[in-house]
Amino acid sequence: MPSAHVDTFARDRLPPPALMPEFVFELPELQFPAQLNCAWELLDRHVAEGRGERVCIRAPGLIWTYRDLQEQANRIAHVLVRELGLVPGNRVLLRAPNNPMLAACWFAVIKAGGIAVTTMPLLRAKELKAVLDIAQCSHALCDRSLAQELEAAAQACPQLHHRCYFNGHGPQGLEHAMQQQSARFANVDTAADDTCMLAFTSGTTGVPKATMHFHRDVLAVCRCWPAHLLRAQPDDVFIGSPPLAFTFGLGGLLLFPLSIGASTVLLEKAAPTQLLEGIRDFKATVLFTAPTSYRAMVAHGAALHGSALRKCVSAGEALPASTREQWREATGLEIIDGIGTTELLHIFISADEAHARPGATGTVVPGYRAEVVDDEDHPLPPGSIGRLRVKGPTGCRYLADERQAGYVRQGWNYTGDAYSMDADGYFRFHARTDDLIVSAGYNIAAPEVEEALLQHPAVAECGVVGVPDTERGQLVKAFVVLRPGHQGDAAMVRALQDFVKRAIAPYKYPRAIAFLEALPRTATGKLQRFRLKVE
Ligand code: 3UK
Repeated sequence: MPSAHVDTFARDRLPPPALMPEFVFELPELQFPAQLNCAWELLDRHVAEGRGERVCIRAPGLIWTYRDLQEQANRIAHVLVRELGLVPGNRVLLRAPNNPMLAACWFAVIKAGGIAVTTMPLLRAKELKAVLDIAQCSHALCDRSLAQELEAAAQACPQLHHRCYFNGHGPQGLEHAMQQQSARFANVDTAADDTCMLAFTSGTTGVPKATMHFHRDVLAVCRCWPAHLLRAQPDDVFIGSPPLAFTFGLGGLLLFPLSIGASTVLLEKAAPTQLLEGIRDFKATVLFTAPTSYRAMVAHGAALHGSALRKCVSAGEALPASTREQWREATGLEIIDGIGTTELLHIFISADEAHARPGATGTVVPGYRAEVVDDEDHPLPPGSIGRLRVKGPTGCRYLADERQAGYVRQGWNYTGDAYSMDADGYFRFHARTDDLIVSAGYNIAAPEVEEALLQHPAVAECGVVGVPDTERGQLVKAFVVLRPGHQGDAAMVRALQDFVKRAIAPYKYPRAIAFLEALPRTATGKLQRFRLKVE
């Protein structure tokens, strides 16, 4: 089936066939036609089938129905094509906190056959330039509040011909241009395997990588984890903290609610207190956030009494058994944990509330396969720790990047995580492969030590790393954020060390402990262990 892309930039930069992951489409619901535009199924279909007046997006002071979102997206698509000269295959940088206009812009790009490149709001000019250069963006649609860094980056990016601002830019703004345009737009007939989005890895170090996702991939992730594990209903109200630039947030707060005709609440600021307020004010029923946010919200558990919440999803980092337990005590709800990656777009190992097992991520999601293998790629018996590898309907395609060969081997996607599998198919996370600390010959998984420390009542947050040590090779060092009212003194160091020695094998205890006000985290909520190593 012919590609609709006039600009063949993305197709020309796909990984070579030998380095492509194997794609598996075994489930009946994963049979896709050769031609599809994912905006039809997620958005237009609802209006066409008579659900146009249902609430689609809510934000403070605003309600958009499915028809409203469709009309906004259509008008923006016209602006892109007629006024800004977009042709199918062009990359469009999108930049905003989570808000309705960002969602409308995302759909506009997809409808026009463009490629959406949504960026983290916190990125500075230097980082934005790296994204603009790798993706060779010709257009940018950006929230007025984030204009400054984009303007600075644009000076050094000659290929970025068009920048247009929304949410307050007067007669020059996107909204003004939209008024001149029709609310009807004929979606570009893209091929199922035309790239529709580039997602940058939340990579904690080094040069960012762009992962390429097709129209087909966007629908595939909606039909796997949400359909089989989350099982939300059209009357559910989704809410959460991850940015739409992070595929955890894109799926949980836009694709998944829309795929079933439900509604989503978009919050520009979703730190724990704001998220709690949002859950209450919007009577949210399905929550997406990261483990650290669950821990912070537990402290205000009372605020959740009588809330409408019924499903809580955690991803991005391992969910400690203690966090799961505290949340259950505070709310009566069992967290749905799931591991996903930017490369595979969304979650591929998870357990629903009825099958959750403390300390385990879950079982493989229908549509995917997963294995734990040794360094020679041989599958390991149950209980042994090795490398996690996965395949399914989605998989890793780095845009023109040598590192493809590091993520994909023999058709499998290697996530870089050390996992073990129980005899009954439950996968347990141990560490990132590079976060295994080797101390005096022992392999120590940093997250296991963190989990032990978190059980101590004085510990609010903690991060564990291996630091160079002449005697032991590496030394286990813990960075601890104490709860209010506790002192980070020598007595506390001793108390925490003794506590860990009693909880897990004593050789794993942190021989060094330092106290911090806060831990360094990425915009996606991940602990930046590499920054602790140089503390
Ligand atoms: C880690 C987890 C243990 C793991 C993501 C859901 O996090 C996402 O994507 P990223 O590319 O990072 C991937 C890496 O993060 N991780 C994520 N979830 C878990 N480790 N338990 C978990 N539940 O190291 C993985 O390789 O930023 C998560 C959906 C979409 C995503 N992009």
